[in-house]
Amino acid sequence: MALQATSLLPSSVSIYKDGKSSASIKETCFFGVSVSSSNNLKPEFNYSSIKCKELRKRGFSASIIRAQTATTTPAISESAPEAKKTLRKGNVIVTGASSGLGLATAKALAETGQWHVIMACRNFLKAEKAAKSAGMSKESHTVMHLDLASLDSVRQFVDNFRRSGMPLDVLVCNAAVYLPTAKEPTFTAEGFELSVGTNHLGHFLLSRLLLEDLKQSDYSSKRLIIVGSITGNTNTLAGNVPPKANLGDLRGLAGGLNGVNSSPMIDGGEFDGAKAYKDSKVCNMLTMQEFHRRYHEETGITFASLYPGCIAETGLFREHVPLFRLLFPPFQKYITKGYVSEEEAGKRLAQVVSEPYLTKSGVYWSWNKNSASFENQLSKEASDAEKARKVWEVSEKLVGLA
Ligand code: NDP
Ligand code: PMR
Repeated sequence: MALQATSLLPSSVSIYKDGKSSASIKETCFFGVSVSSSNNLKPEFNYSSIKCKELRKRGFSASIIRAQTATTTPAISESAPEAKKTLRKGNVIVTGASSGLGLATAKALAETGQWHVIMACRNFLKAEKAAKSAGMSKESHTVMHLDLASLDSVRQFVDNFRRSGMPLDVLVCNAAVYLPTAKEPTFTAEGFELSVGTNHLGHFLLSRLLLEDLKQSDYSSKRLIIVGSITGNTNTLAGNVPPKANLGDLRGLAGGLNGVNSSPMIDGGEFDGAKAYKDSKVCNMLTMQEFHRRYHEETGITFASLYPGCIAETGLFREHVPLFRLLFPPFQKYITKGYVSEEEAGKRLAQVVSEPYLTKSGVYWSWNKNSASFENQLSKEASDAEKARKVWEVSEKLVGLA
């Protein structure tokens, strides 16, 4: 196995952990990026958007509508009156639920029978097929179009969602693109570099707009979850594989990441697709903390981020060279031991959505080898409160909220 490890490792990589050099490897090969509640209580009625809209028009409040549409089994409602309280399904929006982690999470939540999953996806047909082949029942989900690389699409999605009449209880910002082999930057509809534009700015606008909907929900535990990653955290071995995340003084972000009169990179540097992804994950983790600082006390909403483990076989690596895609899973399984299956990762994110023991806000969750969750530490940059505030302020200008 040691032999395999060396053959997979890059060559001019100095890896640091907690500021100390823990490994030094010479000469780059393809692995260096430069290679080129109560379970018996299930509502029998699934939220009907039309009915809700109708009732709202007639002046009924959401709680009245809920009281009228959710029912328990006769046995429970007759013998345990207090059990009547939590009767409706939760509604959760999961972005990028057409594959990988998002799909596995949607499936895990749908299977509990306690969640209705709104799959917010850019490819409607792909999402429908994915839900079907994952065995998700028709009643368990709704696919709605969302292209995070277009702010118009984000706004349209929010309008469509509101028109559906469904309350929003949890939002999961999961979708992402990773473009490690791109030589030149590509851009979103508004002209932002694609990785940061999609992974951070699209989600930033979405979550800012949907915060209002979360506030209005009467659900017992309202949450906004933004998926982060170890590779954005330079206090880890994985986060020290070059190119490292670094937002610098945000000059590129402030300039609009357009690659014309500003750099396409947040820190103002030369384009690097792998770095842009890692930077976008730092923005995701900072955004979660800024949401927490601004809104947790006032709203009671739980804001959290997580690293679900290395899900080495997902579509995230579709743009990587084929050799990487072949060797990355065994490398993570047998060498770093950071590998986790899509199914297991989906269960982890589903826990963060729904488990009562994961309600703490402002937290970045991770899981240990026994698959037990713990509150992890973010890197210095990914927990920098001043940077979080600046990223928030610059981002709200870019997406047209300020
Ligand atoms: P996938 O590529 O399988 O999933 C990404 C999803 O995002 C896909 O459904 C994709 O849609 C969607 N998406 C991409 N661009 C857009 C867009 N413009 N608008 C709407 N949806 C879009 O990758 P993963 O499941 O691995 O990634 C999910 C999350 O997990 C990401 O946030 C990633 O950063 C994070 N993560 C992944 C790790 C891993 O090891 N894989 C480790 C740590 C974190 P489509 O199906 O149409 O392509
Ligand atoms: Mg990494 C404990 C060690 C560890 C873990 C958990 C990961 C996760 N990685 C680790 C170590 C290493 N990786 C080492 C030592 C190397 C050098 C050989 C290495 C390389 C590497 C590459 C080239 N790793 C990568 C890449 C990618 O292209 C992936 C990436 O950075 O995507 C942004 C990746 C990842 N390693 C991880 C995880 C979770 C990823 C993927 C995605 C992500 O962070 O979202």
